[in-house]
Amino acid sequence: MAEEAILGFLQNNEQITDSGQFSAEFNLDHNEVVNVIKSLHGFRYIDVQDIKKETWVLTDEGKKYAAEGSPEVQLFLAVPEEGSISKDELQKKLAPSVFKIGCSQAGKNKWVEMGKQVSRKVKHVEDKVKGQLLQIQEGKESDKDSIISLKARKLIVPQIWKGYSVKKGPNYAPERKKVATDLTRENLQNWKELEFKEYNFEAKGAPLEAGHLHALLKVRKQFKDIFVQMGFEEMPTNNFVESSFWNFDALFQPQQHPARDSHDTFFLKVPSTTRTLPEDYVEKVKRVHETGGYGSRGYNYDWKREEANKNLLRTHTTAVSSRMLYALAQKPFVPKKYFSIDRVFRNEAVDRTHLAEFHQIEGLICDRGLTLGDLIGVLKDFFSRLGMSKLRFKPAYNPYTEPSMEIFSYHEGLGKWVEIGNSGMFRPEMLLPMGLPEDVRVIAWGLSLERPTMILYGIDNIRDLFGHKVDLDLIKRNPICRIGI
Ligand code: FB9
Repeated sequence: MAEEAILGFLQNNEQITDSGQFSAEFNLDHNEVVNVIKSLHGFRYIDVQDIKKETWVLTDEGKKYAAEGSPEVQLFLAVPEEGSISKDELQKKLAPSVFKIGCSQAGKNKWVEMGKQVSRKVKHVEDKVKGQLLQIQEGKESDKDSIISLKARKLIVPQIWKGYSVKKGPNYAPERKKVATDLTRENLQNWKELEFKEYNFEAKGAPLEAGHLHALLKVRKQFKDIFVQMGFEEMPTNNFVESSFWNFDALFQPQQHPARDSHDTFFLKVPSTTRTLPEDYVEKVKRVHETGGYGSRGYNYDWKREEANKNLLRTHTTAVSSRMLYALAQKPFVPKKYFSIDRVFRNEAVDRTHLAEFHQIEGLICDRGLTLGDLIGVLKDFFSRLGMSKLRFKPAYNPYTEPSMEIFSYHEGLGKWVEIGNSGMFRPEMLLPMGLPEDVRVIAWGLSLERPTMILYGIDNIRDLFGHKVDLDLIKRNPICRIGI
């Protein structure tokens, strides 16, 4: 429809000066004409030039008066030709805004006598305002003054009208010839005769609606790569439910230790107790807790099997390390480098940086004659690969490591020393009951996945990172994670 009109018109005319007038002349919807112009221009059938015109459009109030008459005329007509009408009477006959504006305008135009009683001062009035509004509504020209007063009364507002002037283009033809836009099996029969549309190499590909990795998983991948680069093997962590034995007792953590009560740990109601434990090893753990051995005097308390049997949600992935080290001790000794990254659960108060669960990252090296120096060395190597080279170590305490150290790094961006983890040498009371050789030492360290992710992605509140309140957009938008490389 519009296309034939445009191409047809240009057959006998040099140009279409104004697409707006052209649409009105040929009774076409200007928006449709514009779309056709853009498309014909795309195929170079026509050349176009933008035309911008400032026009006026009616506001909703303006449209009302154009339809029902201006408020001052409505008021005038409500006043009886002869005699007068009380103001209250008059007010009831008109809508509040019409009465209010009508009074002031009719008063100003000296059409009526405004008092307790209202009467006409002229015989007849003409609704110029309505006329002017209709004029503008039909896109016809209006004089300056009426524009100014209508604008002042907020009955019209300015609008930019966009149109085009159109000329024949290099590919002009009275009718659009079918151009092939794709090389299909059919086209292959007669491609020589066909005209193919030019490739638009600027065209953006269809946005790929693909899945997006959560920031935590991107940082996890970086940590995994670093561990594997350093020759570590991942430990199997696919058991959130653990027995108190592997989570605490095997780590020489005494049964009355505060972390072992329900204030810090989630104990399970069902299944409440573990099914099997290696009995001979349990015996050794019982003894080392109660009376020590291996040079230790133990904790000197009654160790209870039922306490060790209690099932819980693991509070650290060190529970996996104890299982793996025990398994290692059951075979002829070979040095090992293990790591784990997975969820741990702590019954802690939730705040900006703490949830009841987080991901623990743990690394351990088990070999003969390892020293604290080796631990410091491997920590420097590990964290330097994370871009953290300035480290400081502060003596600390863990029930299962002695000596223990908290690790701090100077963070340029934050301009302060940040605690980036904890570490230590597993106690002989933990390793020897497992059956590991006397001279085997195990150095280990741990940190969280959430803290580095929050710092790297500038996330202030852990609840924005993890959990049901996470803004999906954050996941869509978060940039790739390239630590320390
Ligand atoms: O992750 C922690 N901090 C951190 C780590 C990296 C980082 O990188 C930034 C990009 C620059 C920034 C910060 N922390 C450990 C330190 C603190 O956040 C601490 O307040 C909270 N800790 C958690 C436990 O909270 C109760 C972080 C978590 C943690 C602490 C200790 C271990 C694991 C996780 C451990 C251990 C361990 C020790 C010895 C042997 C084996 C395991």
